[in-house]
Amino acid sequence: MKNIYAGFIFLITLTISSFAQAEDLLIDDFEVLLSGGKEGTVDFGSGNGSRVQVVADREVKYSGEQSIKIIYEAVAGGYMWVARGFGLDVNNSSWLITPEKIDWPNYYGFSFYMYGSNSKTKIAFDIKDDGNEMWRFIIEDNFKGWKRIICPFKEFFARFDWQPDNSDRNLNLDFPIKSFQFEPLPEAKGIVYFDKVELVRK
Ligand SMILES: [Ca+2]
Ligand SMILES: [Ca+2]
Repeated sequence: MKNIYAGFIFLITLTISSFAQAEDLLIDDFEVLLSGGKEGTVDFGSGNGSRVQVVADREVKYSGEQSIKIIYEAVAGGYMWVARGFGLDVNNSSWLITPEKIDWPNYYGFSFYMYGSNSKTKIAFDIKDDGNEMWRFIIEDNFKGWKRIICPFKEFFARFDWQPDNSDRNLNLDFPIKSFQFEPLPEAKGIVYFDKVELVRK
């Protein structure tokens, strides 16, 4: 009887774990030491008068021990980026899984948690495709506290204001996606936090 019971529990555990495998895929929780520079973990910077600072925050967090906190001042004509992933200008910005190991057809978009302050700032969430083409999804900070933001692949558009020199510019979202980046858009000044970036299962 005891053996049957144990077997039953084992079966339930198996069922639960196979369900778990069909869930969303965590690709970044910002749990590493967050730093810039060549040996850093975050590729961030700004130009044309805009300014950005990036630090870890252990108080305002959604999951794990910390979130990524972005302190920004985006001026007219300026730009900034805060990127994580592969093929960037820093050496240690990797996600928790490499893009080639992800079964992309199983997912329909990215999601992340954003801590808003109802500042009305528009924030771009960009992804770089396999041909180095930059695709954009725009969110507005029109809520307070943590909120899950879902960005379906089909709602991204190819950036028309800027593309990397080595971009294929074929207007096709080519997988695997290699990196993502956040950019508070001008004109705006404030603080925003992000945490728990996932791929959303179809
Ligand atoms: Ca975290
Ligand atoms: Ca492309």
